[in-house]
Amino acid sequence: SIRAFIFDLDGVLTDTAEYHYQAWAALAKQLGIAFNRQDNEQLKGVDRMGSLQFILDKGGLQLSDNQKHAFANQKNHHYQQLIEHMSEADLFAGVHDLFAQLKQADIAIGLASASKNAAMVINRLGINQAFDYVADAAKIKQGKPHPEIFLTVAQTLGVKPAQCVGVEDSLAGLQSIIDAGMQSVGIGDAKVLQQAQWVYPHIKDLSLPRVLEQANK
Ligand code: G16
Ligand code: MG
Repeated sequence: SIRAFIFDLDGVLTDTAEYHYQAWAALAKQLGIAFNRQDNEQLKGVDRMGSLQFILDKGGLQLSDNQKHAFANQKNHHYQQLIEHMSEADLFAGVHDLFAQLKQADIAIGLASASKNAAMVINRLGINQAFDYVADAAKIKQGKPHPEIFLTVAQTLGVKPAQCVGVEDSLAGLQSIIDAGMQSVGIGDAKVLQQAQWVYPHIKDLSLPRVLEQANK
């Protein structure tokens, strides 16, 4: 039976995916590289340096490591400005209710965010106490789509991957969940997230009874 739900943060529990997009789009514009929302789908869930490299490759731009770190820092400062005013009001509808249902069912709650800003964001959202374990993105060696982050959370919670449901909005993150051997919920467009077992447009649409009923035993 299902013993843990492991959530992505950006784009699943709150709309920070939009802020990441805005900050990357501003940098791409400054570098003279075309970058739109469709390109951004490839970046969701991808760590900071990996995201920068995707944009540089798209523009055929080669930079030194020092230059790359400077641009990555610049993006992060812009992103931090964009999230500065976040509050509990920015938590997506349905999250409190879902967490309450999970606690009621004695199912652990984990966070598998690739973001080094995740601790600050969950504090702002007022949900930091809700998690049984929060992955430290700084300690993850292989970012999404590698399964390491989801496997680390499951291991720390003391549950087998097959007993976990991972919840993701990104293609890279969904791949992590699948390669970890977990069951998968996609949040977003079913055409994009075809490989997920269940897809809901929004976290508030996720039906816990339905997922638990249909999950592989
Ligand atoms: C997130 C975002 C990515 C972002 C990454 C790293 O992951 O989806 O767009 O590039 O974290 O974020 P930071 O630059 O703040 O360390 P997730 O896994 O929460 O979707
Ligand atoms: Mg995400």
